[in-house]
Amino acid sequence: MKKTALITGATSGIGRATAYEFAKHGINLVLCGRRQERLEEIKKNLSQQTHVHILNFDVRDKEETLKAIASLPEAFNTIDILINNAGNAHGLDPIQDGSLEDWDAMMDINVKGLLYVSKAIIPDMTKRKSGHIINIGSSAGKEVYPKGNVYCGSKHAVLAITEGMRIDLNPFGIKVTAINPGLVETEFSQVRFKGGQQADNVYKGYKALQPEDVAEVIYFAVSRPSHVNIADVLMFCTAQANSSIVKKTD
Ligand code: NDP
Ligand code: 8X3
Repeated sequence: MKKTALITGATSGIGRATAYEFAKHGINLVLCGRRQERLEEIKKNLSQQTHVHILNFDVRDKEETLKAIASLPEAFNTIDILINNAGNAHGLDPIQDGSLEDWDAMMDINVKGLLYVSKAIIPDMTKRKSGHIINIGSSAGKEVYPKGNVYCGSKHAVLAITEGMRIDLNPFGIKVTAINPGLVETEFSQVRFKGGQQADNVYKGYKALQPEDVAEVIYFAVSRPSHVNIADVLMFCTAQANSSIVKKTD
């Protein structure tokens, strides 16, 4: 029986690459994001490989999130795999200069949005006593770096919530995994720095992880036998030693 995965943040970066990776393996897809044209384009590209349903909602909006997921047609409403991926950094400022809007965005999307989506999916998993939740954390969830304050806080929260989920969902046989990448070349820095040269420079002078590298690890985690749970992965590109040290050639 084919599995169905719901991926948040499927319009770009790690989420989009995961959709393509899962489609190669015939996993049915519910793809979520706010950019409708991108959702439609990805659906068109993947529909020859698997069944795809798209859902357009903002994870910051509790009602909209619950309503969108409740609207899934029968063919897509049994979610075997949840990839909580939607998220971003907003700004990179010392705490005394950070903006309230940036802080709200990070806590609302990365933490509360993940909880809203999980709330919509978990009850059916506990009823069925099966499922796999993968939360995309970050190396920033394990180690704080200068000016990372609130983004790092949001990702530390994601890791703590992931560990809590693993404990609470253990009696139901539900797997819970944290995938924590370091620098990945996506639209992440365009969002963090609101476009511009600073964003372009982030991935210069070394080879960062590509979204496909992370997607392969996600697929590895979901394709283990039923008695194996990959609990926690920290992955870097070779040039990166920790949150602050990256070996650049120029
Ligand atoms: P991208 O900016 O490329 O993708 C972010 C995705 O999140 C987009 O699909 C976007 O879709 C979605 N998203 C953002 N805000 C919302 C919202 N309010 N409601 C619904 N969807 C939203 O970044 P990445 O692929 O890099 O990031 C994916 C995850 O990986 C994030 O959680 C990030 O923190 C994490 N991560 C990234 C790393 C990196 O270096 N790039 C490293 C470690 C972790 P849309 O705009 O269409 O809504
Ligand atoms: C994204 C990677 O190093 O910008 O989580 O925090 S980093």
